[in-house]
Amino acid sequence: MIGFLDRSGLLSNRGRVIIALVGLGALFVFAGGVIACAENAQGDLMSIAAARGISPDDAARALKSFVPPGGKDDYLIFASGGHSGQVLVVGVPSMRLLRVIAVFTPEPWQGYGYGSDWSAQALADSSPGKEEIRWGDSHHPALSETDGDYDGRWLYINDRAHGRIAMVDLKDFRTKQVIHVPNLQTSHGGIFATPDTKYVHISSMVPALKRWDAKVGASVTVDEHLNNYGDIYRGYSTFLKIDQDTGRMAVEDSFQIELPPYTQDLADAGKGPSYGYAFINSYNSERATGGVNFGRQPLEVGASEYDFDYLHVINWQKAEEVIAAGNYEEVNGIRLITLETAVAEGLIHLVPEPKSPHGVDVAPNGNYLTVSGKLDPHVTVYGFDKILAAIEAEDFEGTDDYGIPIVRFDAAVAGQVEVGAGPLHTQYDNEGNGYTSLFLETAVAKWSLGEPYHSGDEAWQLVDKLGVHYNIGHLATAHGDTMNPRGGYLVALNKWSLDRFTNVGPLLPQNFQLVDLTGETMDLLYDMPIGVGEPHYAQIVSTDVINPEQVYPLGTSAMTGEISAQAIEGGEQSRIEHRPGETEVWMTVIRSQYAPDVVPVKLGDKVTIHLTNIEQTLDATHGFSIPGKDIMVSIDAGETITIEFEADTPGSFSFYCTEFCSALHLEMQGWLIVEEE
Ligand code: RUQ
Ligand code: CUA
Repeated sequence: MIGFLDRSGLLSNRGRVIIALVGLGALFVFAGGVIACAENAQGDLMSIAAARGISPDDAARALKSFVPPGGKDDYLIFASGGHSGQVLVVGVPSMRLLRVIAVFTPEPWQGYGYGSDWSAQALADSSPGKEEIRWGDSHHPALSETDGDYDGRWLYINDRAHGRIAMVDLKDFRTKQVIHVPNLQTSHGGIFATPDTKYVHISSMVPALKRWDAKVGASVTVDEHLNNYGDIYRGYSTFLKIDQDTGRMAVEDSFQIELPPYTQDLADAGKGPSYGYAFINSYNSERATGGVNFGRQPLEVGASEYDFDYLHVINWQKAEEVIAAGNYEEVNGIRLITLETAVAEGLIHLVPEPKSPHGVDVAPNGNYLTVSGKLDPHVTVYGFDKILAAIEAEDFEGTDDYGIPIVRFDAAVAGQVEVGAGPLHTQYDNEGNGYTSLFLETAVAKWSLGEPYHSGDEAWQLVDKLGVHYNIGHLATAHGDTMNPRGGYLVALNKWSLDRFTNVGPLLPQNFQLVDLTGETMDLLYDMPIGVGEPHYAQIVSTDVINPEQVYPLGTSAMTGEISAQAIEGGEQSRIEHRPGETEVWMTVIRSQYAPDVVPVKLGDKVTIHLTNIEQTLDATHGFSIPGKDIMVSIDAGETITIEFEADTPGSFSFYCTEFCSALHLEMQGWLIVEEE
């Protein structure tokens, strides 16, 4: 029975628990510098555990994940926020939520999407069509890398609902760019940074209408959709060029490769020996269209007919040469290599992969690629060396309908491990093991890779399995997508937390479960409910490499990182300028006052206010909001922000600071007075 102190359990586990508790007691003795009796401390801890109904195992787990008040975590999880459209930052091992970074969805605390010029600039190119999109389904984060390891510079994340990608600057944890990628309608897990962050890759998910092709055009009939799907839809693999100073994605320097209309899913970057390659999974190679009401099979039936789908093996370094040779079309503002050219130039090959795969994950050595079909109990591991050799030898089992050569399955496979039902996604540790999430079985399987990690009977073995709660989607290990995984911890990203937490209504929180990888067997340490959306993927990075600045140099525009032309250096320069039809204000912000604090404007004026937070200490963020206006900005120490609005209602409006900044925070208030002519 969970949560009940089992006496016999206590006895049998006694030795282990005593070691854990004595360890803690010794820590207290050391930290306090007092001679205390470890036995007493131990006795106290035992009675606390007993009083709270905590088992010896749970007590040991608590010690492993507890970070004392004031203590810091070893790792940060950057997790997608799902429907919230944001990124969640969680400490490991404490599993404390440290930050929510506003990305696709407006967020008032950070002043994101409510009038600040930096968020307006970040979101300027973010809408795919006529309508401004105010939400996103953030799915797959990708941290920037240097030499194949996370470098703490930038974070990229896609919006599943649209073909959008955002860049978060880890210098200040702010979103600096959100773009809609040309030709994509949706995107999914096809996002990764190359090991040097030369490019960030994003692919389409559901194929998009080939609307740039004059033969297809922008419109479609139901009949064309159902009968010509394979001709008029296409997928896209996009290599977004990254500016190495700012992390920004430069679409004009980027390129795209047209793909068949399979549903491209997760992707990963080649590294080490496979550097220069990209690997993208796909499903629905059947190209099922749905349309039950038109006498067609349901999509889930039609898309599960074949025993194999395709892994796309893309040589992007060779694609760069094709681009350099001018062998591309300019389509909707991006250079596109057509599928025909890609095939003719040998940029793309397919490898069959078992039924409806989800993840493709490149092992730390860059040679092994693990895929798993959701409807097959195995993980299948390809050798990149084997794939290359097969391509060299033209060891193909034919081509697909678009002329892409298909590498013979057996020629590519290095090993297979039966792991259990519904394998989805794999991460690695520092000892040559893979960890695969099992959606149907709701478990994590640990298994061993082959040479050079393990040989003989040790290779390709299921090593351990741990039940998690409830349906697991993805999982993440420390630096698990890099060439230098750290081991130690794994986090299972579970879906609905059935029966796991106090009932808070029918919409169930998700559940992050922290797993200890240091022992013989995996051990579940901690449950963290996530009540803000459904995270899909996460990366775990050592806090050593994340060093954001906390105070901006005076007058900095967060967007450019440069001193703003509108910055105010000292209180004296704060001023109001009236011109016909407009009022421009330079305002200083310091605890606990705005200067000027009474702002007279004329009815109908276009009002521009440049706010400079002239503080240079760490705890000095101020806010600014005006009643009746959709304006809420947050101004960090040293920052300059500009807001604009129309004074369309006569009267007086009390603006105020929204951050509890000082003892006289409530007095940090002023007046906007809109005078009628
Ligand atoms: S996903 S689990 Cu983007 Cu695999 Cu949802
Ligand atoms: Cu500034 Cu409250």
